[in-house]
Amino acid sequence: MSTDQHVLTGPLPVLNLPACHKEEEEYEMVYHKPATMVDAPMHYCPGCAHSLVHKLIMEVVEELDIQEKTVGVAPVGCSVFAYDYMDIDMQEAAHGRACAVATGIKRLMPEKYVFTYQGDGDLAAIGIAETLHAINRGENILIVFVNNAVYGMTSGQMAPTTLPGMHTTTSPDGRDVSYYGAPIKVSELMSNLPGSFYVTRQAVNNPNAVRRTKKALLNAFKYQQVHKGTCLVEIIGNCPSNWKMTPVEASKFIDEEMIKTFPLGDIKIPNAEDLKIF
Ligand SMILES: Cc1ncc(C[n+]2csc(CCOP(=O)(O)OP(=O)(O)O)c2C)c(N)n1
Ligand code: SF4
Ligand SMILES: [Mg+2]
Repeated sequence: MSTDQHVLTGPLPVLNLPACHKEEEEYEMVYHKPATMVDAPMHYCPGCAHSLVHKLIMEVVEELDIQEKTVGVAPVGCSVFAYDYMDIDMQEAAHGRACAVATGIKRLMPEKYVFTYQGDGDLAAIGIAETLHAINRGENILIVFVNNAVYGMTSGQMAPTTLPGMHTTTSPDGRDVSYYGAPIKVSELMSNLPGSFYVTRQAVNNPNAVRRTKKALLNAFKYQQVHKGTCLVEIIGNCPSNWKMTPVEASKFIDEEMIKTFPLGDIKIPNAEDLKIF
């Protein structure tokens, strides 16, 4: 078929379609980008968890109407520019030190809702000591921990959370547990500290998982009003680029492989007595 067969030369045909035009006010708003987000294009790879997690946090901040009262601490890692997208007060921390910085902010301004946003290289490797001590002290902060099992930003090196047998740039033959140790289950570990108040592991690889993560984040933000300790929301994050997968394959990999090591669900929940104020 020659291309000029597609060229319409005369007047456009009038199609007899059913009327579907509605005045703008007749539509019910079912989705909008939270007003707490900056209208800037994101730098994340297609299918990356970080963009979704950013949006969920900002939806919660909008719904709780705490934009002016929220302070985030950005990590080093792919989400180092989180402050470019979240329209709240944010402080950058050196790699791994987010919990120490958040401790200072919350102690100086206890009325603020303070959260850290950290990857697994940031939190579970270089920052494991700061994280553990902050939780052990029961700092009244929320830790949002995006575990994608690799050092994403620096091109996919093995992290403390890399799965057994998983191929990374520094474990090209697969993680050998007898040599490198087993993946650290941060949430289970931290839930044993008396300073932890609410610990949960969620994901964002399908719509139901996204809804559950949003609920977990909403609860964790609200729990700062209780002053009973640290909340840790771990989110298994897709990293299609370093996993060398398509976004769809990466989502399946979470369901089929990641959750064997990192099962989803609540690990420590507050007791009803502590939540009486709600
Ligand atoms: C003190 C220090 N050590 C090492 C680095 C290099 N570095 C930058 S990002 C990163 C790892 C990031 O991985 P992760 O925290 O899992 O975040 P992701 O990119 O996977 O979201 C490292 C080691 C650094 N910036 N500063
Ligand atoms: S490298 Fe991985 S973590 Fe980093 S932006 Fe891309 S998909 Fe996300
Ligand atoms: Mg990572």
